[in-house]
Amino acid sequence: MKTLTGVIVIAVSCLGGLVATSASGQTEGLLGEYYRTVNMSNLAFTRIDPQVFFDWETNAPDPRLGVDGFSVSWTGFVMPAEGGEYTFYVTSDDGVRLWLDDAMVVNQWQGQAPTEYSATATLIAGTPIPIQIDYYENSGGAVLKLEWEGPGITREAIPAANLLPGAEIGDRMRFWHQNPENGHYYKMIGPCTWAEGKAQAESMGGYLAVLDNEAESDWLVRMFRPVSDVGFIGANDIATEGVWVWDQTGQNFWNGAADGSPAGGLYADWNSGEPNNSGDDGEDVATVGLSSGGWNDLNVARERYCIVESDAGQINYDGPFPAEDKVELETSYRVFVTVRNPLGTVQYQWYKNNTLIPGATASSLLIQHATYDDAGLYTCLITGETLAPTTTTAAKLTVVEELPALTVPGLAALAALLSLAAALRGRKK
Ligand SMILES: [Ca+2]
Ligand SMILES: [Ca+2]
Ligand SMILES: [Ca+2]
Ligand SMILES: [Ca+2]
Repeated sequence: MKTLTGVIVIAVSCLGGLVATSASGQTEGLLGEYYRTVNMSNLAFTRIDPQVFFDWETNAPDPRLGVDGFSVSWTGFVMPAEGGEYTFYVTSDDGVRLWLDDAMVVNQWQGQAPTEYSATATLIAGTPIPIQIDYYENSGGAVLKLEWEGPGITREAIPAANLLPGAEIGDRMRFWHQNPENGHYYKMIGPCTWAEGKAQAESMGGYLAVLDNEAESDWLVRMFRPVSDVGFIGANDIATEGVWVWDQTGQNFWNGAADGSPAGGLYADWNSGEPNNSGDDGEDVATVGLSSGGWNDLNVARERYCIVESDAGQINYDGPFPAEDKVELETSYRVFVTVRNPLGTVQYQWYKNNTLIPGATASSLLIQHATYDDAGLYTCLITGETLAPTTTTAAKLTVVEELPALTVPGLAALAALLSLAAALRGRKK
């Protein structure tokens, strides 16, 4: 008998598990973060836009914004019904950047009259790829139009049915994001102490971020400001008071307090009056402000989000699905992961209770006739040529002699799920 959990997974897996993550519950369109400045600081509000096809002329997009001097970042996924080569068009007044599948394909961050840019991508039927559009309006007219053309589609605004919103801050937390300027990958974890963040970062093959210059700082601020006001970075003076070093490199970049001086010609960007080693217990670890970019020293016992940086490419995955399942003896069990950013080929190896399962080297693992011995925790080690290996979180399998019969509320829930599954299958057409 198919379990209830199994039905949920089938429904969700049609879209790679992505529909379940929309913060608003709305499942069509892209998430727009609207900011009160031209450089995506001072978030005014977020909303899901069914389409990104606007000509605001000289008006404001919303009463909460001015007519000039605002910016918007739209994130989510685009999913075609037909596979093949697609051309994406953005027409923008003023600046625009476009990312497809985490690669920046348009970078025109400048004042301009409505100007069209395009990029092509080969898409797979029913397979969502990440999309992000950053836009700012300085003055005068304000236009941002996102269109596509592809197999059987003449140029049109991308329909809402082909767009899925990203989670409000979830994507920032769930996935690694590549900075196109230095190629490094970044992820936000926590909140936790600086030491816990350091340990976790290292277990992921990374380190607490080392901010080399203003460009790197600016990119981090833009990426992570929706998550939190501040984030821990690798800067600390734990070993010697007033001797500030980067944890990853050991390089000394600052000596003294707020009236100190930079060392080694390295970048530093303390807030006014910082570092101040405030309080009886002092302050020996640093945060970066995610609106201003400025740094502050903070006590080591404090808990904050942490910015992890990785020089090596990092794998982004969804799953394993289902996270937890219960099957009857002799019935089948299937668990799978989906990888979002394959750069070249990736390999899979499944483990049960940390023991390698011979031959289990596909993205999904199928057990035809489950026995009690099959119960346990399943993880998948994902490796790639250019990517750091990663082990997924564990999926838990329980095997029972017989599952309880569905109760009447259970049947109602099952019916609702089946209709959801049908609706989702319908979207793929
Ligand atoms: Ca303008
Ligand atoms: Ca860095
Ligand atoms: Ca200190
Ligand atoms: Ca301080």
